[in-house]
Amino acid sequence: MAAPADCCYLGFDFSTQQLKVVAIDGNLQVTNQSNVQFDSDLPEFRTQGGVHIHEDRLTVTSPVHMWVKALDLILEKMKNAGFDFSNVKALSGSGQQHGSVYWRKGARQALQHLDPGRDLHSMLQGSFAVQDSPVWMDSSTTEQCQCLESAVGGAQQLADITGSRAYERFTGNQIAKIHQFQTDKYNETERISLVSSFAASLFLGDYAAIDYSDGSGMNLMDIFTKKWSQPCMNATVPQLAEKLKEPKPSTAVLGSVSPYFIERFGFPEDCKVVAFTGDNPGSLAGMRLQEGDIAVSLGTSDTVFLWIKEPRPTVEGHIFCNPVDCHSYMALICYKNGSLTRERIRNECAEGSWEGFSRALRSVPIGNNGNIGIYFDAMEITPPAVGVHRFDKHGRWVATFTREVEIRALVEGQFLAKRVHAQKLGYKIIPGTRVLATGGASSNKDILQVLSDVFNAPVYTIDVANSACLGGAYRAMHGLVAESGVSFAEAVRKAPGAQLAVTPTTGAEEIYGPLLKRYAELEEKVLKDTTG
Ligand code: XUL
Repeated sequence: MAAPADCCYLGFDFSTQQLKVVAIDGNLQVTNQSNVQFDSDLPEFRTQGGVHIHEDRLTVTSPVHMWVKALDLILEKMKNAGFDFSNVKALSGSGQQHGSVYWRKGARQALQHLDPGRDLHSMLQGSFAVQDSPVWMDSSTTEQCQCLESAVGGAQQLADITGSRAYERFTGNQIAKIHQFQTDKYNETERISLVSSFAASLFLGDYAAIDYSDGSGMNLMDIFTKKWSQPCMNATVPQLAEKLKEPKPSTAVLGSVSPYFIERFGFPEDCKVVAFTGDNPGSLAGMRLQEGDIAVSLGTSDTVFLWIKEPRPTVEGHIFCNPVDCHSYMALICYKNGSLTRERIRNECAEGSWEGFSRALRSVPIGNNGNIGIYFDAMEITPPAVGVHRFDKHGRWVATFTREVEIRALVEGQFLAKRVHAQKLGYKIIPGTRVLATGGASSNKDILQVLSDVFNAPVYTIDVANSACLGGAYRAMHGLVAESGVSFAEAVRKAPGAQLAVTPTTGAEEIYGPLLKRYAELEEKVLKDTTG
């Protein structure tokens, strides 16, 4: 696809702590970036890390007006820096997943009649029935989750429909809580948006549809038919569909930017707004993940994204509709015991040195002579088990390993777990599969070598600091041609690629094949011991 270099696409990311924007040109080079930090740039909202944690320590919200004001601010900042909005052909973006916005009756009118002489924040003062939007960090809806799961026959049944068992942060359960405890405000609401579709609504000057991919994080949508699931909707709030309206493909062009942006900032009249999505789906686009690829982020918590064709939802992890290809899916798996556990073992077994940690990894053969370790210092998410567990090559429990074996057991165990859980969700390694590694530990080649060997696939490294908003800009560009059948990969072919870091050691698959099976059995055993 040839695009003149002077055209421009914008991607916005309304994340938990900040609003970010990236501009790319027709050659997919980043030309501008900016951000607004909620805590420091908008101190009047008194957030910490962009949120308010309530007294019960379970309820977590963000002021919806803060997000509106952040958009005023970031656009002003760009304008003052001389950014030329007249080249913007399309824009899109993402939002933190699961959060919800409650538009008060009459808000649509306000959106449709914005005065370009004023800022959005002052005009939308009265537009929200609920001022404090529940966000993904909220875990106050256990009761609503239980109700939903029992209404559809259990956790696995709910996952079979919506891609995930009931989670406290998922939007349907949050809506049920607002309906129950803030009934008046719920009744004043004419439309409910996700953070992503709320952001798109601001640009559109009208209510924007929820996209399939972020809509998958609500415990309300049937991820296979891509329609609201009637049993889930009925169990959440009666007639909820009237406030959500039909979800749309993540690649859909929703319309043109509202006249407000044309007159106030100089956007062109035909600048398109492509559906916004969740930040994790946005990152999948920003990382340019392809079928068969797996992205592994090695941070405080380790996160895995997968591109899958034939998902098998389970009670662990999430399946979302794929944000760039409506015939595919993405899976998201979170592990709580990531870098903190790696650092603990480094401190205990390698005197705090990554050099020493690497030397130890290299000194023990791949497969660790059959020794396997499971290191859940904190209660793990996937699976919900806890404790440190060591097994010898016969599967017998042992109390200690040598320092070198302990280090290899930790790294192999963490990566075996990732492959085991990915495969449970339907992931298959195919010819051409790449592992994209990111996050702090991705700078350590010896750790990456183990990752490559366990997955029997080359590992590439990628800097994803801006992956969600970069994904928004890529999706904006693709949205303009998606209807005519151009694939996302084709549309963003020219974008800077990931760097090849390591390739698998010959013979690794023969060693890790049987170890994967053993790891899965041992983890099952540990899980049973935890849950009794
Ligand atoms: C994903 C999730 C978080 C938020 C963070 O399910 O809850 O990753 O999307 O912004």
